Amino acid sequence: MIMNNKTICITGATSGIGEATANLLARKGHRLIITGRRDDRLKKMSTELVESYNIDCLTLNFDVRDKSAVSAKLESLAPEWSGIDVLINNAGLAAGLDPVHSANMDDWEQMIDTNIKGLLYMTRMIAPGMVDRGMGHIVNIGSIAGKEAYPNASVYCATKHAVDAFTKAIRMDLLKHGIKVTAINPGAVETEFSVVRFKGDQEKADKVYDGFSPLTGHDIAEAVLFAIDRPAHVNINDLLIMPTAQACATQIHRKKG
Ligand code: NDP
Ligand code: 8X3
Repeated sequence: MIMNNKTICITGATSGIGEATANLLARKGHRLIITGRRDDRLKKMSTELVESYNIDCLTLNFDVRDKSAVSAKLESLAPEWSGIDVLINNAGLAAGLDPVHSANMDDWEQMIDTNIKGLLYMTRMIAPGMVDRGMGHIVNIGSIAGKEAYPNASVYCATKHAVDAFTKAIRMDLLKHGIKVTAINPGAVETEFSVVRFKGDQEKADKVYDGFSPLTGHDIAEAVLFAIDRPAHVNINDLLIMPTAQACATQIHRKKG
């Protein structure tokens, strides 16, 4: 029996970085609340994690854009689940890759509502319990797109810059309450991200990762684990993690052939 296990809520645990993080944290014996819209995936994952690692795992199926659903799901948590020690705000997406004058405004709404407002709702619901307990850790998954801007991604970059600013500001709000706030900002990670960005066009998505080794979800999961495993007096404020072959948002060294 692991005695120092934490109760950790991961948004967007049904694929990519969130799924890899759930797997790694389960392997370390933590109690997990895994969330996402695809309930079949959540249920399957939960069964596998419980069987493989003998952990407690709860699934919460909701859309982070839906403020009422976020409140209802989190308010309905049984007492043994409501003391969330770590919130990993990971759910997010890019929709489209288009210049500002022709981009789809519904894509903009989806990115703003998910990447910014969803992350705000989750934080607003979970932070008060952390404040009451005088401890907690919020880990926001930002992006290189929150550190730099790049063409055809104006609104995705804007949402991730918002995450960057929000992270810095809440670190100050929560300072006196003993709550850690961390941002982990990846460059290119091969997940379902590009398939989602290109609306199911797998061939286009595959081209994004042609000719170089992108990061994996597990690479980012290891950074999350490192951040949450630091001693009480140490906070990781901000990590920018890139593939070796990617110098910045726009420069990737690809091998020919
Ligand atoms: P994936 O598409 O593989 O995973 C995204 C996750 O977010 C899924 O579990 C999805 O679950 C969830 N999600 C999306 N929209 C919603 C919603 N409205 N409500 C609830 N959950 C939602 O991509 P990644 O793992 O790559 O992305 C995870 C995070 O990492 C995102 O914030 C992304 O911006 C960021 N990131 C990704 C990078 C990359 O290159 N891949 C680089 C830098 C940052 P479901 O569909 O079941 O709801
Ligand atoms: C995802 C990485 O470079 O596609 O945040 O914006 S990138």
